[in-house]
Amino acid sequence: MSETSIRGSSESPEQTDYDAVIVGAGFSGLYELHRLRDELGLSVKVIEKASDVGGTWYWNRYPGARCDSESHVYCYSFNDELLDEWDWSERYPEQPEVLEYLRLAADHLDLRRDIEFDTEVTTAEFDDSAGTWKIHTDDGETVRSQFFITAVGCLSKPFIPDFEGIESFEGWWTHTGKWPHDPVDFEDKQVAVVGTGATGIQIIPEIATSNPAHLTVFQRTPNYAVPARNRPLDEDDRAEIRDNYDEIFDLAHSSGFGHPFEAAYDTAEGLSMEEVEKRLEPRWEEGGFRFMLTFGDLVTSAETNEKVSEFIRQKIRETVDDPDLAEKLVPRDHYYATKRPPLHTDYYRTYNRDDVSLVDVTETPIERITPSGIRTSETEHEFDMIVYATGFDAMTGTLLQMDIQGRNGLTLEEKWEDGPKTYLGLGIHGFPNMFTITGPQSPSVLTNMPVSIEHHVEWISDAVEHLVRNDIRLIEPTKEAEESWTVHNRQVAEQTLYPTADSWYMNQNIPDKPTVFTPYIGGADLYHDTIREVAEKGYEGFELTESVTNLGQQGEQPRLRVMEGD
Ligand code: NA7
Repeated sequence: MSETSIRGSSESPEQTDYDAVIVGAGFSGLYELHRLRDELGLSVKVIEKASDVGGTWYWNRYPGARCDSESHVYCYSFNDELLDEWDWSERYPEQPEVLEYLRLAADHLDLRRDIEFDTEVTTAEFDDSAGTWKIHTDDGETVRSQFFITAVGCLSKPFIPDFEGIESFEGWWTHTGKWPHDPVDFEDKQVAVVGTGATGIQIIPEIATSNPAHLTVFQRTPNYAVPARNRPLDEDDRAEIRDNYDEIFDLAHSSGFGHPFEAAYDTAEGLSMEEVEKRLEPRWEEGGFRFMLTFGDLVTSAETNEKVSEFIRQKIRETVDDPDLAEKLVPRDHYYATKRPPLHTDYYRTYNRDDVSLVDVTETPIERITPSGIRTSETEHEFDMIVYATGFDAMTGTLLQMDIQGRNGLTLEEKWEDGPKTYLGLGIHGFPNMFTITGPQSPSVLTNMPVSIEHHVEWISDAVEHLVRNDIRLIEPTKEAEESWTVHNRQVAEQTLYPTADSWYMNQNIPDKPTVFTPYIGGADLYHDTIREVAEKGYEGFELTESVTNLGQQGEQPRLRVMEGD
């Protein structure tokens, strides 16, 4: 394994070569580095914008940031030592704990030495003649690599609406995804939170209990939030989890959503509301995402969904003391789970506090941000602090930001003008030797992410190994395979209720983005069977090329090799 460095290597093309460059050091980039470097013996460089590992969990450090997947499955399953070494303290892990876990994983696997922190990819271009990728970074360096692998997460480009006057605000303000590392003090402050998605729903109760002078929430769309029922885990819980790890992971890895839950097949169609409540109540008490799996046709049957939605609406009305306020918090404009369904801890009860109020911006829109606060069509609200919990340019935003250029200079932006087009969410026609871990058109955000990440990393690593062992230089999806996967994605989404909602799943939270369903909703279980079969059939739908036209003009040779004895 060669030990070349990204720094100062631009004078010598040989020294700038890596077998693979990975962008991102979160869950996916760390595991991909381990697989390619430690199991295949390849030379690998990870480029990471942040100053440490963690990805999403490095950036999203706002109060209350917590994973909605249960901790015992929000981790790697591939390494028994890591599983043995690590103990989760709560049912759902809080951000500092996930970050600590990923730091431990990076140290345990000795990954840091191949990660370039504080470095951002500015352009990645495929060199047609050499058949390699040239990756440019903001420190002025260029790295050449055989494979270019994006591990950038699905929600990593923060989005703040283009409110007029936003920069004029003289108080403190931030987006939740760019939260400062130092503690933020809300005590005696007039605080605004804009946005009531999964993030807003987590941070609002935390700020409310941090003794602000007053908290004002600006809501555009009320959400259906289900109780998390978080609790500390004790030794008995942990022993039970450890005793059943194999079973838990088998179930998670073969399920439709990457969670260790049995599939649901029941329908609420034809059931009385009384019967529906009887089925939902235990799941509501249990808390968590399993609530969504009470009925198997939740996202395909309008009748089932409406009954489940009505159940949640009733719970909101029972919790919020002021009936008028409760009605503002009750969602009516979309079906439950067609926008990312949040879990909550004390979210609705927070509105019973005297020091918390709600502004419905559909009634009184935000007109502009002023030096002292937020002006709506009704009045000017004065604030010391504004928190934008306004989401992300999801799924494609970070990939497009990197200025990726494929064959003949085709940019990803041009390619995806009408929405993402991929084959299996793993590769893109026109972009050879590029892989997208949990890319658009793969199940990703509709699943427990570490499970989907492990599937993708393992598939990509196997593909790379196949190429290396067989002296194949390039892998690239065919146009036909890509078109057919893109059509399939759309057709599957159209069989569900998802396209009826304005959501970031549909790209609709970002102005001017094409409206298209971006993750794959065909089920993670079927998806994993599909990608496995594709590999077993010799990478069906991909074109594999043994030589590169004009290869050699730049004196480069592939330096890939598989570890001896592997
Ligand atoms: P989301 O789910 O995109 O939520 C963003 C929130 O911000 C949502 O309530 C939006 O209302 C609101 N928003 C966006 N633009 C505006 C404007 N212009 N005015 C008022 N309100 C606005 O992002 P999150 O960070 O909560 O969650 C993202 C994912 O991260 C989450 O699903 C987890 O997977 C982790 P809208 O609903 O669009 O009307």
